Amino acid sequence: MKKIQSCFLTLTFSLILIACSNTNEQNRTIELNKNWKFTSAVYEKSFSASVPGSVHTDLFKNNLIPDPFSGNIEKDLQWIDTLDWTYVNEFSKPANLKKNDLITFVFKGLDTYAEVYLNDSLLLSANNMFVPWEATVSQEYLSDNNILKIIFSSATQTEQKNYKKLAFELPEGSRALTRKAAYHYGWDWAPKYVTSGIWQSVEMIVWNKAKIENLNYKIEKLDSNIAKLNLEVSIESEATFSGTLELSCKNTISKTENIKIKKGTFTYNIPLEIKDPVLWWTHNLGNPFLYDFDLVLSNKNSIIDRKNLKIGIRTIELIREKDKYGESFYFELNGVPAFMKGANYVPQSSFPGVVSDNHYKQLISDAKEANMNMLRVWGGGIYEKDIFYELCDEEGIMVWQDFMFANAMYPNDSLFIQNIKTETEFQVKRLQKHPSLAVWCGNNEIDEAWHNWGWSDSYSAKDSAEIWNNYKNIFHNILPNIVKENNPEISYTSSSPLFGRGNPRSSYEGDNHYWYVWHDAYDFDWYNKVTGRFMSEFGFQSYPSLETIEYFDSSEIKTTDSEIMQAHQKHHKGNFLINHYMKNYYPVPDNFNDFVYVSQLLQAEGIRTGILAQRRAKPFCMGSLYWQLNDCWSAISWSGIDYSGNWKALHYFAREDFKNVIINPYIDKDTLEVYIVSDSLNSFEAKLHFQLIDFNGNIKKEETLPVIIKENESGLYFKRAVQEIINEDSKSNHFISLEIKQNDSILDSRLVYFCIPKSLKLSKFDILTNATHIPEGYLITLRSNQLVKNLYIELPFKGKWSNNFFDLMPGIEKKIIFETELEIENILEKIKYKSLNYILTENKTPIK
Ligand code: BMA
Repeated sequence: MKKIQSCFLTLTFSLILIACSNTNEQNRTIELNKNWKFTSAVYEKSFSASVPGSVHTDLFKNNLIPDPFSGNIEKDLQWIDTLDWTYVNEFSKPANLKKNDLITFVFKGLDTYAEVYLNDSLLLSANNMFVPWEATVSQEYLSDNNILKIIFSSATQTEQKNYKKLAFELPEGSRALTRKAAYHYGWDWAPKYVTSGIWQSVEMIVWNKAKIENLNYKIEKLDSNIAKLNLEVSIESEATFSGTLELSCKNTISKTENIKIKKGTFTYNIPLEIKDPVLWWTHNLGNPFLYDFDLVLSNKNSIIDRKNLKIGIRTIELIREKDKYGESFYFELNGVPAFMKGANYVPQSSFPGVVSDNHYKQLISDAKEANMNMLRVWGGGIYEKDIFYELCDEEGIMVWQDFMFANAMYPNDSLFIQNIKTETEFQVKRLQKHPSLAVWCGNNEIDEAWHNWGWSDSYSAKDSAEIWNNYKNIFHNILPNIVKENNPEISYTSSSPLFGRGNPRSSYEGDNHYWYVWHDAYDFDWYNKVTGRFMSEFGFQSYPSLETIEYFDSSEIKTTDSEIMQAHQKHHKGNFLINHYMKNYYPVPDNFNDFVYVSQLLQAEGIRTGILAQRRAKPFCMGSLYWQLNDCWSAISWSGIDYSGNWKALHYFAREDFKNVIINPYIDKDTLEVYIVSDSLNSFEAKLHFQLIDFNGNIKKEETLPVIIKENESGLYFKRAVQEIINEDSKSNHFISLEIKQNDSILDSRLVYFCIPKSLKLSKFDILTNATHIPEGYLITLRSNQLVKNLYIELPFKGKWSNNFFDLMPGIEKKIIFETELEIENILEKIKYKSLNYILTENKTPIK
């Protein structure tokens, strides 16, 4: 076989015939995502493949394996990652090639060990799924019909071979040797599918003379009158020539620079001034404004290349300063301390190539709808696709970006180090342009694992010192230096959490992963006792929606301990812990469907305790990111949104608890304390309305208090001994209703109970319903004669409820919308309800 040139990233084949003549045409990008076929040694023929995709999804689409997320099939599909897989694409030579046109093949994501051949000549070898791979050839390498062939070697076999060469074993084994998503190897919420394939698109760029490689910017000076920016344009050129860079912006800024373009790859700086700059804010503090720039490179009035760049003008700083408690850990956005509300984000599928743009749009919109202003891209997944960051920029959600290192120790050989340096530089340069980027974090829980999980104890002093030195080299030296060099405006923190469990500093410094609730079965009240300075992880599991359960387990009788159900519960103590907590707080239904419903309430109430405690503790605590936003498959997990996209009770609750201004009540021993927490940047006058009501709807006490709600603050606004409010015997059938009212509008409302749910004296109830067809779907009106605790409404149709799992106050009408395009006849008859009343009384809720 003829070897062309193996190259990494943007190294260009050296024997290219250099083109110097002018061109009148812009560079062209041609997608090569169609007509792929794949096969392996075990098959005699090839099958059609989808690109982007993965071998597992291609096998499934060809009926060669069952759905990898169904039943208990995972264990039977482990042979897939022991094989090598070949992907082949036949394509024609691009039409209208001009004499000196060059062809750059861009593979945006290859997973992972791959050799790429063009017409039987080696084009490149790849060994990292987190970087794009490129190779440029002159057109003489193309005939009318061409073949691209990619041979993926088994990641597990390759790394095991290399692993044997190490002087000692590493915690978590050989996966650390492969620059591939860690969750592919299985996690406590993910199946083990060590997949291979073309996970991002393949492109052919036809160009001549020069192309814009990258476009970035730095904000050099910013005040209310002016923003001084430096635009960095990286251009790869085959010739030296006089070029023009023309910058224009929809918001009426334009600029033309004449520059001498040099042969090779160079960065050209264009200073830019924006008068009276409009700042980028998170959606809850302002408008995430973006300047939309278009940059055109031309030569003698002929356009060569163009790129778009959206600029958000803002400053983000992670403030870590000694204070009276220890050391602060908060983000200052445009000089304002901003409380971060959100969750940890994991890849949306075990096969990230198949996640569509619409999935990204839906999930980011769900996060925004739940009033989240930060997502943490967790280090055991992937550096997300561009669309993820573009949506966060547009929607005003900040991104905590982990580098992709999680729960493992890594080798220190020069090839590995070079590999991660290239990856880090690439990702920092790619992502730095996003205004949503708030912080770079070295890894997930490695410092923690080494110091607090006993990892270091299993080595001799010498080996232990070497492994820790390797760690320090990567996370205290290489990564922060690359960030400092390329993206100095954004802070770097070496590991999340900064101090692990067991280290008392974790309560007073750094970010905190608080897992005593759940892993150690501490009760939810511990969230009130330990809030940390910034909660970057805390979580609790629940069952997913019945729709998702049905997808992986269609058996008529479902049980939590069936083989299939266990296969979708990846945490070794998961079911035990759900049961344990449920017994403490809720009635434990023996009916599976009810158990699923109560498991979601349990999770939602538990995490609510954490969120409210953390928000009350502002400014001591300045962040509340729960574990985890979403799922990568159909699982019993910590997610608030399940794999089918259904909101669990947690996501509805989070939407309430992450609002900018909330009533935040807390019964501390025998005292009711009502805090109001405001993230709003304006103070305002309002009224706090207090009512004591029994479950039949009789108002027993009522009070209204004028309040001035201070900006960006958590304050105690009402305090009273519980015994002054209610006597012991009435606690189980009364609740407090609290509202903040401004003129006639209710800014927030919340119900407070005196007992845990299982002790509430809930009764049977009558509920009146009505449905009206409206343009968005159906408007459902509900009114009950009794308090209905956690009413859950269900329809056997795809659609979106505007609210669910809510408490229906006695005698008060509630309107909710079922958003759907479907026409549903007799909708009221098709609605099913669940409620805690039903579980506690076995009331077959009469509906009228
Ligand atoms: C956190 C994460 C994950 C894990 C989760 C639940 O610490 O970083 O590693 O899945 O806990 O155990």
